[in-house]
Amino acid sequence: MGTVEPQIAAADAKAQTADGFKLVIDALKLNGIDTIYGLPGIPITDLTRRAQAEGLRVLAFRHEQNAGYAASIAGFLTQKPGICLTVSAPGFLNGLNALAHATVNCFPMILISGSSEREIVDLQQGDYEEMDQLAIAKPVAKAAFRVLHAEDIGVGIARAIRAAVSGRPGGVYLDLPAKLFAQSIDAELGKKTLIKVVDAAPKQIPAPEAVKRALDLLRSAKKPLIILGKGAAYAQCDTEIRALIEKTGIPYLPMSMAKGLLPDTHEQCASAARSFVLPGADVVMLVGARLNWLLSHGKGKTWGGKAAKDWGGQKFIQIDISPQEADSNVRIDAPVVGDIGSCVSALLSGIGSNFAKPPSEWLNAVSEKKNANIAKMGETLAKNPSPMNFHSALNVVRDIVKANPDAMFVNEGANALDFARSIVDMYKPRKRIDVGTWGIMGVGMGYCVAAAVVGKGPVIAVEGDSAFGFSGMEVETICRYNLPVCIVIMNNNGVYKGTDKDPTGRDPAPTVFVKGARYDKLMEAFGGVGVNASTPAELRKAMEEAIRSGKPTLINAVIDETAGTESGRITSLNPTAGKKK
Ligand code: ADP
Ligand code: TPW
Ligand code: MG
Repeated sequence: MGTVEPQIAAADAKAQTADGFKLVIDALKLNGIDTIYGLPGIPITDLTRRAQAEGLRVLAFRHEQNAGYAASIAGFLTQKPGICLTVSAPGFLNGLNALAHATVNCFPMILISGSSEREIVDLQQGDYEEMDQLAIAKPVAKAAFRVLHAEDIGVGIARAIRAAVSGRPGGVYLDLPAKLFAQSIDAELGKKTLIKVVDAAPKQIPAPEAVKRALDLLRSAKKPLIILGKGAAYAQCDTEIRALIEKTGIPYLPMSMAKGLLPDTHEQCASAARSFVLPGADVVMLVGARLNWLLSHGKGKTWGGKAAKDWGGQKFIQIDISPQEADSNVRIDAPVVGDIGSCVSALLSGIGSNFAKPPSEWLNAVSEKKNANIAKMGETLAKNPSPMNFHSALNVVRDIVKANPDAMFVNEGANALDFARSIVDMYKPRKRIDVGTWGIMGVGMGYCVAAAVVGKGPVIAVEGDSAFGFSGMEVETICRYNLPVCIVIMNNNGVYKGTDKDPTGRDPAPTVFVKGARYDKLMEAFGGVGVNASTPAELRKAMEEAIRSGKPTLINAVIDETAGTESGRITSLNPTAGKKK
C-alpha cells in the first residue's frame, strides 16, 4: 500500500473540521430557525451564501433597517426569534434601530452582526468598520453577547434564543467577530458543543391567590371592560381568550395589533365606543397591554380624570408576563403575572360556567354608543367625494380585507394609519401589523416581506406616502422574491397634508413632497404591477386584481391633499410654537 495522496489527506482532514460559519448555521438549524433577513458584506457574505446552500431561506434586503424590521415582526408572528444578519459598524447601526424596536415592542429578535478585529477595535487602531458594537447594542437590547471562540458558538446562539423568547420577549444582540468564522474545530467536537434549547419560553403559571384576587375584583364590577394588547396576540392562545370574553360577556377593546383576535364585528367589541368605555368602566382588565401613551397612561380625561394627570375611578387587573409592569403608571389592584395562556386558562377555570354577565345597563349603554358611531361612520364611508379622501379609499380596503380575511394587513402613516385602524375591520388573529409602541415610520416594506414569507398568503399594505418613503426601495426586494404583496399608497402629497407653504416662498414646506408623484412607476421599474387610482372604483379593481394574481403590486391612490389632520389622531402630543401646555 502506498502513502495517501497529499490532496486527499487534506480533503479528509477538512471534512472532519467545522468552521465558524458552519457552526453558526448548524446551531440555528438545530433550533428550528429557517429564515435569515439580512444584507451581505464583509465578514458575513459567506455566511449568507452557505446558509442558503444549507437550506435556510436567506432574504437579502436593500437596507439593514428593513431586514431588521422584517426579523422583528417575524418574531412576533411565529414566537421564534427573527434573525437579522448584518455587516459591522454601519450595517450594524442600520440594524440597531430594528433591534431597539423589537425590545420596545416585546418582539423576539436576534441581530447577528459581524464585527471587526477585537484587538484593533479595543486599541482603537482604526480597523475596517471599527466599532465597539457590543457596548453600543447593550442599552437597546434585552441582552447582548459576543462569541470569540468557535466552540462557544453553540452556547452563544442558545443564550441568544433563550433571552429573546423567554419571559417578556425582546431584541438580543449577538456579536460575531470576523476571526470567529474562519476558526475550525474538530467536526465531531463541534457538533457536541451545539445546544438544542429545551423549553425556550417556559410557561409561567400565575399564583392561585393572584387569580382569585383578579376574579373577585372582576365579579364586583358593574361596568367591566377588557383591553387586549399585542401581548395577547403574541401569546397565541386565541381560543382561550375568546372563551374568556364570551363566558364573561364583558365588552372588550382591542389595541391595534390585537384587532382580529376576535373578529372586530363581534358584538362585544367596543372599539366604536372607545371614548365612552374608557372613562365609563369601573374595572378594567388588561391582557398583554401596557398603560403607556397609547392608553393615555391610564389617566387624564380619556379615563374620566378631571385634569390631564388625574386618575379616573377605575380599578385595574393586569395580566402580564413581566412582574415589573404593574404600577408603572397607575395603581394595579390585581396584577396577574404569568404567560397569557396560563393566566387566561386559570381565570377560565375560576370562572366556571356560571359567571354573571355584566349589568345590562352597562351593556346597553355600550352598544347604543357603538351602534350610533357605526351608523355615523357608515354615512361617511358611503360618500364618494372627488378627489378621493381617506374614507372613500379605505372603504374599498375595508371590503377587500373582509373578502380576504386571511390576508396580512400592514399599516403605517399618520392619517393613513389612524383612519385605517378604525375603518378596516380585522377578522383573524395576528393579521394586522403596524407602527407599534413607538409609532415609527419605516416598518412597512420590511413587514410586507416577513408577512409574505411567514404568512404564506396575500399581504395588503396601506401606507402613507411619507411612511412608504422610509422603506420604499424594498419594492425591489418584493419583486425579486415575487411576493404576493399589494401596496396601497395613500398619496396626499405629504406628511399629514400636502398643503403647507414655505412662508418665505423659497423652498417647498418641510411637510410636502413632489405634487402628483407617481409611486406606481417605482414598482414598474422592477417588473411589478403599478396602478394609478383616482377613484374608489379604480382602487377596487386594482386591489382585486392584485389579490387574484398574487403579483407584486403598488397602487398609487390619489388622495385629497387637504383631507388629513396634523399628526393624525395624536395632535395633542404635538408641541406647536406658542402653544401652552
Ligand atoms: P399594546 O401596544 O398592544 O397595548 P404592549 O406592547 O404595550 O401592547 O404590551 C404588550 C405586553 O404584553 C407587554 O407588557 C409584555 O410584557 C406582555 N407580553 C408579551 N408576551 C406575553 C406573554 N406570552 N404572556 C404574558 N404577557 C406577555
Ligand atoms: C422614524 C414622524 C409621524 S407620521 C409621519 C412622520 C414623518 C408621516 C405622516 O405622513 P404620511 O401619512 O405617512 O404620508 P398621512 O396619511 O398622514 O399623510 N420618523 C420616524 N417615525 C416617525 N413617527 C416620524 C419620523 C412622523
Ligand atoms: Mg401623506
